[in-house]
Amino acid sequence: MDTHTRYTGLIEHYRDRLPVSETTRLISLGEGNTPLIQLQNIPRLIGKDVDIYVKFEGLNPTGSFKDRGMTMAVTKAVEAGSQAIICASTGNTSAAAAAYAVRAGIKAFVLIPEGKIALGKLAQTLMYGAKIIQINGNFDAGMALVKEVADHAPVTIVNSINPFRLEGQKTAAFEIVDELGTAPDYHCLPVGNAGNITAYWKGYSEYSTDTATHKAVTDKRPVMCGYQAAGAAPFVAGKMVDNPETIATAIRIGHPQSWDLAWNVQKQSNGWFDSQTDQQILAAQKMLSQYEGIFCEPASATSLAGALQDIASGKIPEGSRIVCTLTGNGIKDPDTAIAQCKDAVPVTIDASLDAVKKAILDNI
Ligand code: AN7
Repeated sequence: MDTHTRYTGLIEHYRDRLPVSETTRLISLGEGNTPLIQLQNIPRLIGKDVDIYVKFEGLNPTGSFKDRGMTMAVTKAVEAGSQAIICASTGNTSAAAAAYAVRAGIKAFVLIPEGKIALGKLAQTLMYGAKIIQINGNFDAGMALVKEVADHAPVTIVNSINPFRLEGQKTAAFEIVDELGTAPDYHCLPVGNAGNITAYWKGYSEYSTDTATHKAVTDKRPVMCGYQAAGAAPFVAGKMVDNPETIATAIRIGHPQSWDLAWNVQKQSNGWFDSQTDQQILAAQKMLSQYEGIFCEPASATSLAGALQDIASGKIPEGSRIVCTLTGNGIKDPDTAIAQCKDAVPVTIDASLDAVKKAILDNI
């Protein structure tokens, strides 16, 4: 018997916990199954006895966690006969929507804030061939327009207000429990629309619930910690923010779509929301790169920045096991990365052995 099983994506892997049938055509690019990397150098650097893991979602097919939700949303859109999908996006959702639309053979329309999406995300979305509609406005304005236009045109919305998105994204929590054998004590996430924090909580909750068809995998659920950029922190302000600003353009969102859902997560998990300045976010991004060899995009580093602050204050106590989700790949935003490394501009030397030797010996 052939015991070799090929991994073909998260819907196939968690099929019995997702809304698909035997006949559903799965639209997949092999997403999910991302590494859970234990940090080795940062805990030593901060001198705290904490066990920190990062769930590196930047290694999904389009470089962000959005692929988990998009495989599910596009699968269901196609099953329902949809010929076109639409989203507003700060960049990653548009890249994922574009890729899965290609895979399905349907059209993708994406509304993006002009000049405010990272270069890699724009490059991807162009290459996949989506119809890009740039607006003179931010994500929140784009989202409002998408909701309106969906009533006037035959398009399926694939933003996280589409419940199938959260169904797909909840599988990240399943993977963590499968790997650790139980849930962590704390789970830290960057928060924009708050779809992902809602999805993780759903995932942990379903794995801890004995249903007619599934037995419980774990009884434990983590404390959920949601971190926002200081200039785009409606959950910290306790109200919507009209002109969100942050260098972490992925989470430059002032009117989160999963507002009530995320407050429920905070209450049910005894968790909290907090914010990090752009400087703290960039410092955490650089720290991950330079101490662990993990390159995530700025928004993603907000989870670690928040965790480090709460570990330092003791709010997250020593002895804790913590998972931080790194939502997107660092290669998505080359401009911000290069700007951060101004002091490390590569030197240019003569193409001679002596010059190369000197460059090495001067720096060793
Ligand atoms: C890297 O692509 O909203 O709290 O339009 O790209 O579930 O919104 C992106 C969000 C975190 C926030 N990290 O997740 C979009 C978009 C990265 C992101 C978030 C986003 P949610």
